[in-house]
This record gives sequence, structure tokens and C-alpha cells, in this order.
Amino acid sequence: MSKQRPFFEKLRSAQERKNSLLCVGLDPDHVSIAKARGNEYADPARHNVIHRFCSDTIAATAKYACAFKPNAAFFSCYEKEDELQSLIFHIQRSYSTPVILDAKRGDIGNTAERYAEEAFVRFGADAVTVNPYMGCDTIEPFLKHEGKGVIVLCRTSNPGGSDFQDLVTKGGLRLYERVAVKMAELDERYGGNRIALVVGATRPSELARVRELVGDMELLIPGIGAQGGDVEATVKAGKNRHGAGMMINSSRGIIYAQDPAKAARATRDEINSYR
Ligand code: OMP
Repeated sequence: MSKQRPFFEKLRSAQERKNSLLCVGLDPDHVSIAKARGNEYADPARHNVIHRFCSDTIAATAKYACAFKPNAAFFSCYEKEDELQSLIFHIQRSYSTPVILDAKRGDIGNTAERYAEEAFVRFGADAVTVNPYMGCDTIEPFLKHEGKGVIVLCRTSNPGGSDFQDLVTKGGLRLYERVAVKMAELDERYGGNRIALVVGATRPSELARVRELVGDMELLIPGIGAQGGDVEATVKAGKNRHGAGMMINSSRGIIYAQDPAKAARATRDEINSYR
């Protein structure tokens, strides 16, 4: 198991150093890269496009990002897992910035152990996103990796997020509320500062409800930018008592912007203006 600095320590240090709650999502696809950058990354054999695009984007935005969140699907679909691994190492070493591997894993114990090893040992990520639908025992194998962050889906940003997550459970709580409560309990059982929750920026009232339920816990909040979540409503609903406790993610809105550095700085500053 890793002896590196804990994820939440790295995160808070990056948040303070860069005065930022912005998480930059790395979701590279060939069509969007060509559309946004024209010939800049043209390579008919597609050898290094993903890697070059990501490392340029990281270099441009690292000053403004408290974390990066590469989404595994955008690398594995092109068989670019080696690039993913080297980009994660590059972000950690060159920019002292934590990396969340967005993999949304969730499976029974022995399989979850392999997923945890994949995220934390193979890819060397500081944190990973997981799906709690199969129950608390499927989260625990990830928590066994000391210092690593486990970021659990709670109320997702997509329109279908209401299909199941808003259903009222036996005790009267909605399913996402129950996830929030159970994960806060599990986090406490593991000593705190191990679990964060994913709540979409497209759902400010659910975001406020989760904040009410979990106190100062860290939240990963995707859905601003391309999905249209309102930054002011997000920050006001999601901030904790210290005007923090959030990693607000934008992927397409930053990486495919004409000037990613400018977009990242503007988003960071807009978030800060409502803290
Ligand atoms: P943009 O919509 O381009 O900013 O990308 C959002 C990123 O966050 C994608 O990688 C999504 O897979 C991810 N995401 C959501 O959009 N909604 C969620 O509820 C959860 C996630 C996530 O777990 O990161």
C-alpha cells in the first residue's frame, strides 16, 4: 500500500496554494480535439494526440486547478492506458497537484480489490470515483489503501439522475440522502478525510441538502460549463462553513476552450467570487 501524502492533505494544500476550488477534467476525444484545435494536433496515425493534447492542457491550466480528473473511458477506448498512467505521474511530480481517476467502479469485494489496485497501484491515482449501488462492502476495499481518496457517487448531474437517486427509501430519506448519510458514517469509521461525495452542479437544491447532511465533508461537483450548471448557485449551495469543501469540475468547458488557461482562470475566479 502507498506511503505517499494523503489525498486530502495534497488537495487542501493545492486549494490554498492556488486559491482554487476548480478541478479540471481531462476527457480527451479525437473529434472534439480536432474541432477545437484544427490542425494543431493533426496526426493521421493518432500516435501522440491524446498525450500531447492533455499535457499541453495540463501545462496551461495547472496554475488554476486544485485537482485534475482524467476520465478513464477517454483513455481506455483508444487503448491509451499507458498515456493515462504517465500523465497522472506527470501531474503529481511536475505540478504537485492531486489526481482523481474518474472510473466510477463498483463490484463485489474481491473484484473491488482489483479495481482499487488498478486505480491506486497501476495508475498511481490519489483518488478514484466509485459507484455505491452495490453497497458499503464494495467501497471498503478502496478504503484499505491508506491515504487514498474514495469519491462516491451520491446525486449525479445527468437528467436520469432522478430515476433512482430521488426515490424515497424505507426510513423516509431519498436514496441519494441515504448514500450521503451512510458514507459520512463510513468515513468516520475510517478516521475521516477518506471519502468525498459526488453531487452534480445541475442540482443546487440537492447539493444544499447533501451539505446539510454531511457537515464539512469534501464534495466533487461536476456539471458547470458544458452541462450548464450555474456557478453562483453551486457555490452558495455547496460550500461548507469555511467557504470551501468543494472540487468544482469542468471538463469540456475548459479543455476545449479557445484559451484553456484563460477559461480556467476565469472559472476559478468566478467560483471564488461567491465563496
Ligand atoms: P463536462 O460536462 O465536460 O464538464 O464533464 C463532466 C465530467 O464529470 C465527465 O467526465 C463526467 O463523467 C463526470 N461526471 C458528471 O458529469 N456527472 C456526475 O454526476 C459525475 C461525474 C463524475 O463522477 O465525475
